[in-house]
This record gives sequence, C-alpha cells and structure tokens, in this order.
Amino acid sequence: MSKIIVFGGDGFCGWPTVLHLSQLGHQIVIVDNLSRRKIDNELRIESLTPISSIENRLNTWKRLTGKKIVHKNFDVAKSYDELLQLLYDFEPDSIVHFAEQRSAPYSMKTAKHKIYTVDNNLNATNNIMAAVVESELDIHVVHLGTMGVYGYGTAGMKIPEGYLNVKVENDDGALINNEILYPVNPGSIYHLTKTQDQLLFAYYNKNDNIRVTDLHQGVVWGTQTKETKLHEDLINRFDYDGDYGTVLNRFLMQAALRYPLTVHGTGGQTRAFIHIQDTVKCIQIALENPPLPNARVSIFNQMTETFKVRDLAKLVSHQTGAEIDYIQNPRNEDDENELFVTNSNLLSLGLSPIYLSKGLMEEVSDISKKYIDRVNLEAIPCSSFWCKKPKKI
Ligand code: NAD
Ligand code: USQ
Repeated sequence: MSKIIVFGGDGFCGWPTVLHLSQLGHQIVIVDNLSRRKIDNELRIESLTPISSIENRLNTWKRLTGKKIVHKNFDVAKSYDELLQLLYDFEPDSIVHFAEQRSAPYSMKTAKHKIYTVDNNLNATNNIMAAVVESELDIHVVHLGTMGVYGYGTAGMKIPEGYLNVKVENDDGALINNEILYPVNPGSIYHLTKTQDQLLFAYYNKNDNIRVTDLHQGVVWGTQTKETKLHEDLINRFDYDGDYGTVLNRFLMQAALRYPLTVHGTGGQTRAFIHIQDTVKCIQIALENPPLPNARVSIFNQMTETFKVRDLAKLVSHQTGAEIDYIQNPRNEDDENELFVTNSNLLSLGLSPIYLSKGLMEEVSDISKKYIDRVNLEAIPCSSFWCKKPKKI
C-alpha cells in the first residue's frame, strides 16, 4: 500500500482514478479547488450526469467500502506553502497530477481564458515540481499530458513515445545520432500548456533527478468505471457541452436526443482515443512502474485506437439512426489527417485495451437517455472560435 496525492481528483479522469486506487488499498489525498465545478457555473452548464458534492462522494465511498479519502481544497497554481506543507505532513510515495484546465475550446474563448489556462496549468505544474524538490522526498510524479503535444500529422511515420531519434550532420560532415523530445505542434492554447509542461518535467528531471512519468493521453470517452457504478453518489461527470464535451460522448448524447451529430468540417480529423476504464488502469500501471533513479522522464502514449471523426459519426448514426450535420469547423485544424501512434510501453506493462464496441457505446447511450431531461440545448453548439474569422470549409 502506498500514499498517493491526486491533484485534480474531483474531475472526469481524476475521480474514477481516485476510487480505483483507493479500492486497491492505497491511502489517497485529493487536492482539488473545485474550479471545474465553478467553470460549470460560469458557462451555465452542468454535467449530464448529476454529480454529487465532493463531501457526499467521499462519505458514500466510506460507507460502502470502509475506505477513507481525504479532500484538501486549495489552488495548486497559487497556494505553494499549503502544497509544500501537505508534502511534509503526508509524505506521499507518488503524486498524480490532473489539476489543469483541460478544454481546448475553453482555452480559446477570449484573451482572459487564454491567460487563465496558461497561468493555471503552468503554475500548477511548476509549483508541484518545485515543492517536490524542496520537500527532499523521493516522490514519483505521474502527469496527464496529451497526444496533442505532437500535433496530429505523422508524415507516414508512427509517432514515437515522447522521444525522436535524429541524425544531425556535424561540421566535418559526419552524421551524429541524437535523441530529442518529439517536436511539438500544439493546436490550442490548452495544448500549448501541455507542451510547456514537458519542458518543466525534462528540466526538473535533469537538474533534480525527479522521477516523472508523463502520460500522453488521447481523447477519453465513456463515463462510468467499475467503482463509479457502485452508487449514484459516485457517478462520474459527463460533459456534453460545446466547450468540455469530447467528440464521441457528444455524438452519443446527441443521438439519444435526436440532435444531428455535429461533425466539424469534413470530419477527416483523425484522433487517438481511450476508454475511461483504461485511463484508470493506465495510471495504476504507471504508478506501479516508476522510472529507475536517474532515468530520464518516461513518456507513454496513453491511447488504444484511432478514428476519423466522420467515421465515429457514421458508426453512431448507423446504430441509432441519427442524422449527421457537417458544420463549419470552429477550430483552426487540418480537415484531414492520418495518425499512426506507437503505444507499446503501456501494452508491454500489462494494459489489455478496451476497444470501442457496441456494448460500451450502448452504455454511454443509456446514460444519455437516462439523464436526457437535464440537457441544455443551448449548450450543445460549440461557440468558441479559434480565429475571429472561422475557416471556410
Ligand atoms: P477535469 O477538468 O474534469 O478535471 C480537472 C480537475 O482539476 C478538476 O476537478 C479541477 O477542479 C481541478 N483543478 C484544475 N486546476 C486546479 C488547480 N489550480 N488547483 C486545484 N485543482 C485544480 O479534466 P479531466 O478530463 O479529468 O482531465 C484531467 C487531466 O487529464 C488534464 O490535465 C487533461 O489535460 C488530461 N487529459 C484529459 C483528456 C480527456 O479527454 N478528458 C484527454 C487527455 C488528457
Ligand atoms: N469535434 C467534432 N465535433 C464535435 C466535437 C469535436 O467534429 O462536436 C472534433 C474536433 O474538431 C476535433 C476532434 O473532434 O477535431 C476532437 O475534439 P474533442 O473536443 O473530442 O477533443 P480535444 O479538443 O482534442 O481535447 C480532448 C480533451 C483534452 C485532451 C485531448 C487529447 O478535452 O483534454 O488533451 O482530447 S488529444 O485530442 O489527443 O490531444
């Protein structure tokens, strides 16, 4: 049993991870300033699923399993002293860092949203790393990064796991082998913060020997995991709105509502995907397999399959009879791309992927149908534009 702090443990990926790690017998402290719930208020939206207060969530978990999870409510990006004190008091073996503003459309809404996303995400990561160094504790940091750091063009090659082998010519014309971080190509201010996180990790790893695993995760879909299904108070959040809803969950919710599926542009964008149950499994695997002392940052591509957006829409349409609406793309992104990704690290450490299946899609559809009367129709269109004049299709 180990001691783990989960930063951002009230969120979509964080909450099921917390329950899974607690179920495995680990001692968990959640740090979450509930900013995501406050953003719901700002945008006048709510999770499709009725999520309980964090107090109810934790009390119900204790009642059902006898396991106690502690919640600390502070802002990791701002409250450095509190963060350091928590490390001294709890002496964690590991940290899982989810505590960032994670929506690309939200990060592009206005200048204020860009500034908030950069301040929040970079200061959260830097504060955590600086506190780990100052504490002088040997803590393994597991961070949730994104596949979007690479951009989505692969020029025919498979995207490697973080590092690229290159040959450069020296002054004598000889070829020198080198290894570099894969060149970044962020598609939004949010994704940009994740590329900068990478540099923070590389630096603290080089300078202070901090052990870091950076999980470059694809788009997460699904809602429930084994543990969140145990009681309605434990239900996970389900974002369906134009800012936070991710594409497959949105399509399944839209189909349940008989709302035409909102494909951006031609839908030729290929993205990497992973089911939420695999997200929690991958984090368990990462925690159980820390890098060796003095090793460089471990980077794992946390995705299980790739799809084109229009193919997902066709799949959902085929199963549900939903219409497809090809709408003007609010984002500045390539309409068509191929994506080939290496993901052998997590597979070799024991991940047995859950692939997109009719059954799992039906589960999300059932949740959508159950809570359909909570949908706010006005929240469905994406109203965040990358450029003042959106690209024409
Ligand atoms: P989320 O917004 O649901 O959860 C993030 C949690 O962190 C929220 O509960 C929020 O209140 C908290 N938080 C944010 N800033 C904080 C701060 N400064 N101090 C304390 N708490 C703070 O997001 P999520 O979908 O669970 O994503 C978690 C992580 O996984 C993010 O870093 C995201 O970039 C990454 N990720 C998510 C997806 C996805 O599809 N959801 C895919 C790839 C990577
Ligand atoms: N899309 C549509 N219609 C919609 C919603 C989205 O066509 O109604 C398209 C988008 O234009 C985009 C693709 O679907 O081409 C994916 O969009 P998304 O909103 O599902 O996911 P994205 O913005 O990429 O962000 C999500 C998470 C983010 C994470 C990222 C992983 O919100 O935290 O980092 O997935 S990745 O995409 O691999 O970078």
